[in-house]
This record gives sequence, C-alpha cells and structure tokens, in this order.
Amino acid sequence: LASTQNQAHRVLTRARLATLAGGAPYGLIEEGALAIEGERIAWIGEEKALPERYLDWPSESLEGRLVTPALVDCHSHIVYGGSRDKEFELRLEGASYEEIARAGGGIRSTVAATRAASEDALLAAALPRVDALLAEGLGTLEIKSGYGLDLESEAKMLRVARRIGEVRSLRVVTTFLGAHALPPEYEGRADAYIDFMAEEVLPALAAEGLVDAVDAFCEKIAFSAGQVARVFEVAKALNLPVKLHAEQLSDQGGAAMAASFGALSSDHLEYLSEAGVAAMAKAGSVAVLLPGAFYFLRETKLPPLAALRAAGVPLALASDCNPGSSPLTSLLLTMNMGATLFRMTPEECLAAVTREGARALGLERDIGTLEVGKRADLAVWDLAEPAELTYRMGFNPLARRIFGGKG
Ligand code: DI6
Ligand code: FE
Repeated sequence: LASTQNQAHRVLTRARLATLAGGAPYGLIEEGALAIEGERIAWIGEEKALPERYLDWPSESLEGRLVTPALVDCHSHIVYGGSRDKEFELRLEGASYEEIARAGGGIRSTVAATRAASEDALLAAALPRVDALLAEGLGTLEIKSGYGLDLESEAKMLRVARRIGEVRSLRVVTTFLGAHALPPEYEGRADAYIDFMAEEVLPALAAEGLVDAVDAFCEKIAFSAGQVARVFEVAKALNLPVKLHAEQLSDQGGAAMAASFGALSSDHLEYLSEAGVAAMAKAGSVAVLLPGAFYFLRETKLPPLAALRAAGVPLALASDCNPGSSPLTSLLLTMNMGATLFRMTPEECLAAVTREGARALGLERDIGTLEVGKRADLAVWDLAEPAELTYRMGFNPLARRIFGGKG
C-alpha cells in the first residue's frame, strides 16, 4: 500500500467507495476508482469509466478495500487537565452528575486542574487521546475551550487546540465555550460572569484568531437561555457561528433559542421538546447526538430520534470526549453506541461521523463525502461492508488514513 503515498497526483483503483453522496445506500460504488490531485478529489466513479487522462497517472490497487470519507468528530473537549476517575467512582456509588456539580466537583474540578497546567502539559496530555481518534481514521476534530473560564486560561486551551492541528496531520476547528460553568470567583454573580465572557473574553480571543465558533452549556447547573443569548449576540456581531449544549439534563428551550441564532447544531438533546425539534428543522441546525455521555451517565431518557427524523433534522454523532461525562476516544465505538443505544441505522451512523459531522461544523462544502472537488481526506478500511464499521465493538480495521491527499 505504500507505493504511491507521496505522489502529488495518483489514482486509487479496486476500491469499494462509500461516498455518502447519495444514490445507492452509503452512496456505494462497488468497483470504484478515485483520482487525487494535490489535496483534492479530481475524479471518482466506477473504475471502468475512468477517463483516459488518468490512465497514465501513478496508480495503486486497494484490493477491494472499503474507502470512506475521513471521520469527523464535531464535538470534543479533548484539551483538559487532570482526571475525574474519583468522581466516576462516586457516581458508581450512587451520586449523580448534577449532585457532584452542585457540590463544587464536576466541571469545576477540571477547571482547577486546567488552570494549573502549562500549555505544554495540556498538549502532552491531549495528544494520546487525539492519536487514538486518528488511529481510527479521523480527519477533522472540533475542540472546545471551557475549562479555563478566565481570559488567560481560555486562551491557553485554544492555543493548545491550534497546536494539535500543527503537530498532527488533521484539521482542528476551535470552539469558544466560555459559558460552560460558573467559576468559583464568580459564585452568585452569573450575570456578571456572562457579561465578562461576552464583552471582554470572546472579543479578545476572536481578535487573536483563536475562535472558529461559539458554544455554551444551557442547563440548570450552568446558564439560562437568556444568559446564553447574550453571548450569542456578541458571536453574531463578530460573525462567528454558534452551537449549543442543549437539553442534556432538562428542557431549557435551549435548542430553539440557538435555532433563532441560526445555530450550526444543538448537541445532546435527550430532553428536547417537539417545539425544539421544529425550531431546529426550520433553522437547519444539525442534531449532534452524544451516546458516550448518554452511556457514561447511565441516562435513560432517549433523544427524540423519531421526531428528529420525521422533521428532517440531520443527525450527527460525536465523541464529546471530556473527563466528566464521556472519556471516549473512539468514533467507531460511538457509531456502535449510536446504533445500539439510539437505534440509528449503520448507514445513519456512518453519515453521522462524516457528512453530518461536517455539516455541524459548517464544512459540508469541503469535507464529509467523497465527491469531486472535496478534500482527499480518506479512511481506507480492511473491510468490504460499510455496516461492519458500526457493527463491531472494540475492533479497529483501519488500513490507512489519507489526509489532504497525503498518506
Ligand atoms: N456537557 C458535557 O457533556 C460536557 N460539558 C457539557 O456541558 C461535560 C463536561 C464535564 O463534565 O467536564
Ligand atoms: Fe460536550
């Protein structure tokens, strides 16, 4: 498989192409070929239809292997200090996630550890987690701040996120999550904290080029829809897209509020109402479902899959990789959980970590399907059937990852 890896242009032949671009299930092309020129897909189709101009390009047989778009993880908190294994044990003894948060543990304990860590230490801690995702064919990773909760520490987290995109061959999309939790120094002054985040921290970080999108946690243990809206007003003025942690533990009307700002996505959504579904459909927001958090918190209330489908809301899946509610670094396992816990079809699960993950990041024109003009970010699998990606558990069939035509 190594022969043409570094060619600026080449043709991959004898590939089973799950294009995710319509037509057959999975957009499957059984006996396919794909021409790569520079970073992009120059041609894709049935091998027997390969145009003459590609016949003298360097070529390589994939011997019937399955090719999918490189995977997209559109929701992660992968940069953080410390660990929450003790909290995990407390929860196993019966304490709830909310109780631990209210007692000053939870997100706040990760904030203390993240504030205390150097940029280099945060990077070193995050890289093994990133590498686990890369080993399963990841091409694009969204990374949130939200464990700093002051100007310097939020900037530090986002710089680490950018550095991850420099030291590894993947695309990193950063998200400012200043409205994640109330830090101890603002106890009893949530509105003042929101003002500080919206009026000082967000504009400063955006000016440094550290922010691609803006997120918040809308929940009883975090911020109200009205408070989040004040952060979103500033995001809008800065021309930054928004998204929201909405309806994870209770229905706060968050998804509908986010939809009124044209949110790219609302995420979690276990307690989403019919009105929330309708608002998301109207705004074109993606539903980002996070089965890792559902599983790890032993949640029993399912997100309203049938209503989301009926309304035509696109479904994405993501790791939500974070130390408290989803210490998960496998998108393959995420897909399996999407099927087993949420009864999504294997085809929905693959689309959810490719095409719809890309849409949730506003990158649907560039990545997420195999189509002419899109980036040649590919995952090659030692499999023939795309459903096997979702079906197996704890098994990694990745043969090769190609990022921007390289690899
Ligand atoms: N919901 C989540 O699942 C993560 N953040 C959020 O708002 C969990 C964050 C944590 O517990 O550290
Ligand atoms: Fe999250």
